[in-house]
Parts: sequence; structure tokens; C-alpha cells
Amino acid sequence: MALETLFAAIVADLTLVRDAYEAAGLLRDSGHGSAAWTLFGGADGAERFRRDTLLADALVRNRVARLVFRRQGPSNIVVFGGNNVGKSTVVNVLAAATVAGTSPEGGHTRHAHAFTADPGALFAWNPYAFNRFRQVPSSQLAQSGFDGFAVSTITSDTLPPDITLWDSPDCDSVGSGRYLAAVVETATAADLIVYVTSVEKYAVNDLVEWLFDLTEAGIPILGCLNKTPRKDRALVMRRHEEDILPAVSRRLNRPAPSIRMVALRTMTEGEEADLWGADHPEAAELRDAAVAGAAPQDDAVAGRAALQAASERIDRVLEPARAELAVRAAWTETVGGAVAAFVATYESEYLTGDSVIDPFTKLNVQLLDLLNPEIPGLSEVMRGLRKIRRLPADLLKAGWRFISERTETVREADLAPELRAYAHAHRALLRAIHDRIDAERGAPRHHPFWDRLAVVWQQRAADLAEDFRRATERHMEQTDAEIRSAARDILKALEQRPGVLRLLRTVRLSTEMGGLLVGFAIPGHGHIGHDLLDRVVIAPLMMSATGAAADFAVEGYVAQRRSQIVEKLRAEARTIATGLYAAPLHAIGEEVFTAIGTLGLPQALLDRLPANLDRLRHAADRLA
Ligand SMILES: Nc1nc2c(ncn2[C@@H]2O[C@H](COP(=O)(O)OP(=O)(O)O)[C@@H](O)[C@H]2O)c(=O)[nH]1
Ligand SMILES: [Mg+2]
Repeated sequence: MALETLFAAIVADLTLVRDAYEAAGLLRDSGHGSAAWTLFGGADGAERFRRDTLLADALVRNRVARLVFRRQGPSNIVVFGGNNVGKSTVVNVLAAATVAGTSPEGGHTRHAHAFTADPGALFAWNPYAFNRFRQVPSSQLAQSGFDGFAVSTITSDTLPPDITLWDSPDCDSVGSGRYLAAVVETATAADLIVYVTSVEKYAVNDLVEWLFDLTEAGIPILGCLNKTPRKDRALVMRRHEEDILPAVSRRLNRPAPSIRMVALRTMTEGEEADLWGADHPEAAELRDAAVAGAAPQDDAVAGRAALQAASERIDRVLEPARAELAVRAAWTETVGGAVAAFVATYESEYLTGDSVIDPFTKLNVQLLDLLNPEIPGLSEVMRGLRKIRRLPADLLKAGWRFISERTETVREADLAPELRAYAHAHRALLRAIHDRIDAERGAPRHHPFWDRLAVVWQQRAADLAEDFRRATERHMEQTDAEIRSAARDILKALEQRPGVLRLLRTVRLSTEMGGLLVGFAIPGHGHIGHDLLDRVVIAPLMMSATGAAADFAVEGYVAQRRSQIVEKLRAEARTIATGLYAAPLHAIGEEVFTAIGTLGLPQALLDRLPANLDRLRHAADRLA
């Protein structure tokens, strides 16, 4: 791939990432409880992420671009620093004219503003510079959105014509989150940054960290100590170099930049223009140092340093997108696991459990009912089986309280085994989901998905329980119909065995366990338990001396019809679980993502972008 194509692909992907993050509000709000705050476990992490994301994108577009395009045009000197340190004043000192607006209040400058002799030449070499910003007339700058910037034409006697001066907004004041993108865009376009600080601000950690980020990205920095009385200057400069930078270096475990500092004369009572007047040679000293420092760098060196800095950040930048994909996978897995828990519980408690063989009891009873409705005890058993055929609503209440109370209620014991199995299966499913949500939210850093899910889940679980109740009842009716038709089929098959039919007609029934399990007794054979078909139908047939082929045919048919019922019930439990739970749970997941703002960045992009940065690095190393 040609270097330019590769570069364009990287820029396009970074743009998609940044668009997605901006749409989701991740770059705007890092306050308590915001998505970024939750995702990064606090404001520090959220702000670090915002800075890394803005930097990686802007470094690529404004500096890595030098590997691809020939940098031309004026050099940019960008004045950068904390709130109210006198940045705009320093722009004026450098221009030796009042060009930039200053104000005693903080946060006055909110847009990037260029002062240049040749506006047309500004970014003629780089189509990607300031591509997320709109140029507006400087008179409209104050009213423009945070994506506005202005370019004013100046003619200066003191400043070389190939120097463009940039005023930038504060990088640290409250609310700077909104215009931080403008700060980063301007800073990364710099050939030299004039870092303005003061006796009040020089020790602010957040500001000092910028010096590390910018230096590592290969951007030359000149320090300017402003608003500091002459008697304190030497001390402040020494402390900055000997204490502050090393302390931050130790904390960040990154090498300390070495920053040359020039101090400006303090404006006491007087006019701003005095600051660059004849008796203030500091202004000229600063200007000369800045112009010298802004001399064009080697493009390959500058581009590679920026590429290195962007590459080092890319994993942190992509973290929210990766986290989102991981959350999607986790939710799919949770739903799958919960549905599996539902089916497993239903199976073990109803279909394959050794104490409950309710479908067969029903089958046998139906069979007997068809044979002889007058069989003693049969009508009671039929009534018993039909007894509790509705799931009591409170058993299905899906609130946390219901799930955490793992006690068996009295009413539950009264339930027909099928319903009890279903109620337990329902609970197993809820518990699986609840446990996962709890575990995820328990982590100090977690995806906001889980918090929102907990809220939506509370609202929806009641509806789910109601749907479940209806579906279970419907299913029970279907099961009964299925069992009745199986009984009819078996009876038909048994017609070949009139002796067995005769025997069965004499059976007596007794009920156990609250009428839910049925015992069978045949006069002369004693109590034979509840699995009638195996013992009463199959066994005698096996022992019978008559035609083995026909016997096995009947036996085989009965066994097959029975296993069909089990298979059908198992399949239906799966269908119920999938239709009733899986689809709505996935829909809830999507709803939560929509509510919290889904990024929707595909895995392919997350793999491709770092790989392309690597490829560009190798290509640049080969060129060097
Ligand atoms: N006392 C004093 N005030 C200054 C000096 N430099 C700038 N200021 C004032 O500090 C205030 C903020 O300056 P400004 O350049 O707007 O700061 P910015 O927010 O960093 O751009 C303005 O009222 C300036 O006049 C200085 O050297 N001494
Ligand atoms: Mg300003």
C-alpha cells in the first residue's frame, strides 16, 4: 500500500473512533457518574483517556502527516498554558502589538486564533489539519461553537513574515473539556510551543503533565514565566526544573523534559504595550528564542516521534470500543448461560429427576382413564393432577428480593411438579443474570452498560415473569394434549394384548405426596409404584410366553412413545427459554446500548487501526 493510502486509512479510522466517542459523550463529560467516569474508574482516568484520544488523532493528522506530505508554509508558534497565566498577553508581546484579546477573568479565550501574514499558506500542505474545525471571521469567533477558529492577518515589523502566532484556550480551566480539542489541535500543529506559566501555576500537576505529553510527541517547547515578580523568578525557575518536573517524572515513570525558560517583565501599573516597549528587553529575548525555536524540524524525525506517541496511546484510545465489544460478548454469554441454566433445571427437576416422573404418571393415568374411567381412585387422581395448574404470580416475582430469598414457600410445595420445575428453572435463569450484573457492577472500573442494565432489568423482569407464566400455562395444556394422544396411541398398540388390557382394567390407584404422585396397585400383584408402564405393561409382556416378536413390538412402541414425550418436552423447554427469554434479553441489551450510546465500532477496525500504525512505523523506519 502506498504511504499516502495507508496514512489516509489511519486518519479515516481515527475519525470514526473520534466521531463515535464524541457522539457517546465520552470526550465531553468526565464528571462523576458520567460514562467516561464509570468506564475509567474516576475522573483522572477519564481525563487521561480524553487527552490520549484527542492527542492520538491530532498528532497523526498534524504531525505524522509530515511523513507523507512535504511540510511547507509559515512556522507555527503556539502559545499554550493554564487559565489566566497571560497567554493572550504573551501573543501580544510576541507580535509586539495588541492582536489577541485579553481579560482579567479566566477562560476568556475559548477558540484557536491564528495571527499570520499569509493566511492562504497556513495549512496548504496538509488537507487533514484542523479538519474537525470551521474557520470563522474573527469578529464572529466569540459567538461560534467550540469547533470554530479564526485566522487574522497581521503585518508585524518585529516578527518575521514566515511566523504564524497562535493563541489557544486554557487547557485546565473548569469547562475546558469543551474546548480541549481546540487546544490539542493547535498544540499539535505547532513548530514551537511557548508554554506560559506563572508563580501561581507552575506547580499544577495537570499542566506539567502536558509538557511530558507534548515533548514525547516531538514538539519543541519554550517556557515563559509570566506574572511573576522579579525577586521570585530565579527560585520559581529552579524549582520547576529541579523539583516539579522530576517529581512528575517519578510519578508517571516517564523521563522529564528539559524546558528552557525565559521570564517576562511583570506588568505592574501600566499599559500592556509597555511589556514590549524599549525598556523591556525581555520581550525581545522571548521573541528571538521563540523564532529560533520554531525553525523547521526534520520532517522525518518529527513525524516519527509523533507516530511513536500516537502508537503508544492507541490501546488506551481503543479501550472503550474494545470494552463495548467485550460487554456485548459477555451479555450474549450471560443470556446463553441463563437459558442453559433454565433448561438444565427443568430437565433435572422434571424430566430426568429420579423422584419426579410426572409426565409418565400423567401418561399412565390418561391411559387408565381411557381404559376404564370407573377405576377406583382415578377421578381423585385426575383432579389432583389438575389441581394447581396456574403459577402463582408471587412465585415468579423477579425482583431481587424474590431471588435472594431462596426459601421454598408453602405454595410452592403445592405446585404440580411440572410447574415447580418451571418456576425453579425461571429462578435459575434470573439468578444467573442477576449474579452476573452484580459481579460486573462490583468492579470499580466497569462498563456503564451494567449499571443501566440493572435499572432496565428491574423494570422488565416483571413483564418477563408474566409472559413466562402465560407461556408455561399454554405449554402445560399442550403437554396434556400430547400425553392424551400418546395414551391413545399406546392403547391402540395394546389392543394386540387383550390379557394386559384386562389386567390394567382392574388396577387401583392411590395418591401420594399431596395427590401429585400416583401409586398403582393391581389386585393380587400388590403396590407397584408409579411407573406403571414399565412394571405393569412391559414386565408382564416380557414374561409372557406368547409370540416374542409381537411383545417386543409393543414394548418398543411404548418405550419409543415415552421417549418421544421426554424429547418433546425438552425441546419445548428450550424453545420456551429461547423465545421467552433469549430474544427479549438480547433486545434489552440493545435497548441499554442505545440508551447509553453505543459506539458501534467493529472488531475489524479495532484490529486494523493498530496494525496500520505499525505498518506505517515500519515504512517510516525504512525510509529514514
Ligand atoms: N500583573 C500582571 N498582569 C498580567 C501580566 N500579563 C498578563 N496580565 C493580566 O492577566 C490577565 C489575563 O491575561 P490573559 O493574557 O488574558 O490570560 P490568558 O487567559 O492566559 O490568555 C489580564 O488581565 C492581563 O492584563 C503581567 O505580567 N502582570
Ligand atoms: Mg487568552
